[in-house]
Amino acid sequence: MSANSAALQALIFDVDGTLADTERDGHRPAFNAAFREAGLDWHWDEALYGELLAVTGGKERIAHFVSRHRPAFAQLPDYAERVAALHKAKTRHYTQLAASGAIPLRPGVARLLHEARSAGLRLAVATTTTPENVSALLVPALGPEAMAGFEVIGAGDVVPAKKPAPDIYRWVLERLELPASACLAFEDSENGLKASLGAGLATIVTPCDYTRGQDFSGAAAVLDSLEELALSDLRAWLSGAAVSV
Ligand code: XBP
Ligand code: MG
Repeated sequence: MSANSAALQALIFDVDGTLADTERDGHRPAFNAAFREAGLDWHWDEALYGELLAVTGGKERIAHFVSRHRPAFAQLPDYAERVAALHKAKTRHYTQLAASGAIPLRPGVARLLHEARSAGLRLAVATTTTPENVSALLVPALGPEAMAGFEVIGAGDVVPAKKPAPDIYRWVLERLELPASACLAFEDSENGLKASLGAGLATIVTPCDYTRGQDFSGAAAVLDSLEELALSDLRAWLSGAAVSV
């Protein structure tokens, strides 16, 4: 173990793109359903959504789209309320879809969570998405006790500055009462990696369809999936040793 690393005590997971491939066929159609329901002619196709993902957070993403593509909408007197209502409807559509079990976890995720818990590691979530989306996704995949397995859930608006700001990871570390050197983060995107690195966390990146090809400089490892990952690899990564999987 290197001088500045502690023993591994906790794993902190991003949700969207990391635990499950949620964006293209989960969040995106939920946004589109909310726009349709509100009588708007907005439609985010796969390519446009890929561009909009540069901005994390659903409300923030809607505002980004408006500023670029529908600037007149931002002049409406009740603009902020409209964005909030659109996002609330989007969350309703997303949770319905996720709760139906339509969005599977990525390969290796359920096994790693189970093994880590059995080995006494503490688990936490650090995500930009709305808290109810996390349980809607995880309960069908992991069972009714899914959320109890995570000691800290950092989600959505608990911090004002979303990823790539490190705030959500710092918020989770404070509640775990652990230094970053005792934890590993799991991310799928450059924005997420910037956030975790900003909080001083060694980070394993498993890119998803939308994030493959992004800049993952500074990651402890970049893997296709968590499928082949063993807990012994994680301990070695934390201590800075080179590991090949
Ligand atoms: C996830 C996101 C989220 C979801 C939408 O980023 O960007 O905004 O796309 O979630 P990360 P909400 O994986 O880096 O946390 O609409 O619930 O905000
Ligand atoms: Mg992500």
